Amino acid sequence: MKKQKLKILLIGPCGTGKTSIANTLSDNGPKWKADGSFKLGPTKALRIVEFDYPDLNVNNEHITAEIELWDTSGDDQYKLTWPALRHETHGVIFVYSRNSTETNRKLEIFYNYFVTQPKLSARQCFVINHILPNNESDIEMDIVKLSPTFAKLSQIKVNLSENSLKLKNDFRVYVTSLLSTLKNHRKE
Ligand SMILES: Nc1nc2c(ncn2[C@@H]2O[C@H](COP(=O)(O)OP(=O)(O)OP(=O)(O)O)[C@@H](O)[C@H]2O)c(=O)[nH]1
Ligand SMILES: [Mg+2]
Repeated sequence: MKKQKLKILLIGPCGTGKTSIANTLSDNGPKWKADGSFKLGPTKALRIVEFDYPDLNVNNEHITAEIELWDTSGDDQYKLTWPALRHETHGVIFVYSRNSTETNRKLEIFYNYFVTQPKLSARQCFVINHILPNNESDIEMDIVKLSPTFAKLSQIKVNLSENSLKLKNDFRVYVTSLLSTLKNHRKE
C-alpha cells in the first residue's frame, strides 16, 4: 500500500487544548482528568506526535497516512520557531476555545503567517472549536464571531469529555480530504 507523510500543524492560542487534542488523536500521552486530579502543563515550544492512519480511501487509491502532528505552543515567546514550523507543512489545524476579539486577532496572525504567506489553500486547513468548561474568572464578555477568513474553512465544535470519537472521525475525514487535495495539486 502506498504511504504518504503528512506534516500537520496544530496551532492556536495558549490553553485551548492543543496538547489534549494531539494526545487524543494519537491515543498516546497523558490526558487531562475530569476530576481535576491531573492538568496538562503548557507546551514548551513544540512536541511532535507521530502516528499512522492505514488504508485511507483517497479517490479509490488506498493510502497509509504517516502523520507528524506538530503540537505547538500558543505562546508568542516561541515566535523564533515559526519559520521551522511552517517549512514544508501540508496542513494546518487551528484550535480555539472561546470567541473573543483577542482570539480573532491571534487566529488572523496565525492564518496570515502559516497559510497565506506560504500559499496554502483553504482546503488544507481545519478549525476546531474546543469547548472547555469556563470557570468564573474566565467568562468572556466580548463574544464575537470568527472573522470571514475562517468562515470558508471546514470547522467542527468538539467537547472531548463528551465525544472524543467525533474528533477522531472528523480528523480522519480531514486527513483523507487533505491527501486528495495534495494529489490534485501534484496533477496541476
Ligand atoms: N475539562 C477539560 N480540561 C481540558 C481538556 N483539554 C485540556 N484541558 C485542560 O486545559 C488546559 C490546557 O490544555 P492544553 O492541552 O495543555 O492546552 P494547549 O493548547 O496545548 O496549551 P499550550 O501548550 O500552552 O499552548 C490544561 O490544564 C488541560 O488539563 C478537556 O477536554 N476538558
Ligand atoms: Mg500544549
